[in-house]
Amino acid sequence: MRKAAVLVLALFFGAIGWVADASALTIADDYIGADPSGTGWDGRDVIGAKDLFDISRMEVDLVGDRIVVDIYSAYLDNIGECGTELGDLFVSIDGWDPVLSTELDGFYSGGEDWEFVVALDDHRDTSGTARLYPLDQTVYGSDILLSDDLMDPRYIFREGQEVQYGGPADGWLTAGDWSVMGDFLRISVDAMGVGWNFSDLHTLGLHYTMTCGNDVIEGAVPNPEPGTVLLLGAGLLGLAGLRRKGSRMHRG
Ligand SMILES: [Ca+2]
Ligand SMILES: [Ca+2]
Ligand SMILES: [Ca+2]
Repeated sequence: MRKAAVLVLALFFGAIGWVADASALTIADDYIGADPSGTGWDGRDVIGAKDLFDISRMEVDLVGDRIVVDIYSAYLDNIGECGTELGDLFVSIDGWDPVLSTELDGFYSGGEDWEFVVALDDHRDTSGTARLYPLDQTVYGSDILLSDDLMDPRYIFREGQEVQYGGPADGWLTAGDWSVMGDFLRISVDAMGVGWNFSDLHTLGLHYTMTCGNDVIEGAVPNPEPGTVLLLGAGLLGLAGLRRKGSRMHRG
């Protein structure tokens, strides 16, 4: 019986580990965002040159206790351009459900509320420490820096975009790291012990942009591919079978 229990545990953790590693979940950049500060840019994915600011996709994965988010963007070759900086990663834990269509969406116009933010320790460097902070929902927005707060008004940029954490530096919950790795920015932070189910990736909504908001990526983390769900389902059915067999053996 003890051997069977060990086998069941090994199969369970093996299956979970395999599923997590095999399936990074992709948020495509089909999000736009409201309020370009110059005329002629409404409804466009990128303000300014695409090879300076384009963000193409975000990949999300759970590796051990860490949530790992890779953001693919041309901006990573152009950090500091026109006085811009890297942004922080905003996290919603109750999904992603903005009121308006994505061309009209922004901080002031019916966007998703963010419950957490993963902040980089230096927004002009290429690697460093990332820290997870809660955002105070009772005074929502007081600890969020918008593009308008950070951009020189002489430039054309996307107004009203959440770009960086601006709250107290000492209130962080867990830490990790961040790094520019060629064509993507990897932000990785410990997802455990923060009082909510960070590991349930598809309940999350994410938002990322550089300080000008010239391209914003935002959306819900999608459900795993049907193939993965089937495999996970098959694994759990197998597990249930073993459990039943185990109880019969115990009773006999
Ligand atoms: Ca884009
Ligand atoms: Ca939310
Ligand atoms: Ca976009």
